[in-house]
Amino acid sequence: MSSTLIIIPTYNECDNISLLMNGIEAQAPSCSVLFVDDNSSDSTQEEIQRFIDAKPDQVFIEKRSGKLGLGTAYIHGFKWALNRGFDQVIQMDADLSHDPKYLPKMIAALKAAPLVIGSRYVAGGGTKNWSAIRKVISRFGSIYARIILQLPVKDFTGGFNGWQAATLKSLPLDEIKSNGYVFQIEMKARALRAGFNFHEYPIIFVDRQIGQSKMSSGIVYEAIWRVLTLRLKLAAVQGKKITGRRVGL
Ligand SMILES: Nc1nc2c(ncn2[C@@H]2O[C@H](COP(=O)(O)OP(=O)(O)OP(=O)(O)O)[C@@H](O)[C@H]2O)c(=O)[nH]1
Ligand SMILES: [Mg+2]
Repeated sequence: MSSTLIIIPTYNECDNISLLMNGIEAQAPSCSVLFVDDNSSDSTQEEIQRFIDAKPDQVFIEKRSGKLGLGTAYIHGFKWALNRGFDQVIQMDADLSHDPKYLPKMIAALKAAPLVIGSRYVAGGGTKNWSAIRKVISRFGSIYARIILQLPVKDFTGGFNGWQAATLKSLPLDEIKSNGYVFQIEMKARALRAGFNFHEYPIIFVDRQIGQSKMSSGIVYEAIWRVLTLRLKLAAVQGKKITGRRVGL
């Protein structure tokens, strides 16, 4: 059986950890879980430690010195997974926006596709409890990235995705410095530009109920110009190669 690691970056998520872990243990009991925590000032680390104490071979934490950003937290986790020989990786948020109920199907889809994107913008997907403005910004973000990068992904900005280890191995992880939404866009764009096919699996994204969002309007404005620079960067690095295609299952 192939081994799967679920990577979860955390910053001040103490009230979400046990709900999330209960969901993961119910839906994906054979998966390992790695938290990458950026020195949360609440009791997040203590909450995680309770699960590590119960399953020290299956639940892990990497503690970083301070809030260094979502993108570098994932890069740290991806390298950790590759060094330990996991076959596939799932990335998801701690705030219960990404429902563990989708894990079995997303993990199964990774058998057929090197990249599985949890997608709000394919049939069956969507968002719950989002304001109209949040919906517009998110939709616009993915359409903008699709047009600028000329790649056919419908949900570019989502952070609930699965990766075959071989896909991650072939990406220049040390060169990926972006954060937040742009990190999610850059990872997908790089995988497609490296020729990997993708599957978009429909998910309903639920707005966080507990804890504070770390996103701000500044991050949205930053994303707009960073996607433009990403386009130039990818064009310079990879030329006009064949890109990955959408695959059904
Ligand atoms: N390690 C680490 N985790 C982070 C950092 N920033 C955010 N996170 C985590 O990354 C995940 C996504 O962050 P959110 O604040 O929920 O961002 P978002 O989902 O885009 O925004 P909302 O939809 O408003 O919640 C959560 O699990 C956070 O705890 C960071 O700097 N370091
Ligand atoms: Mg969130």
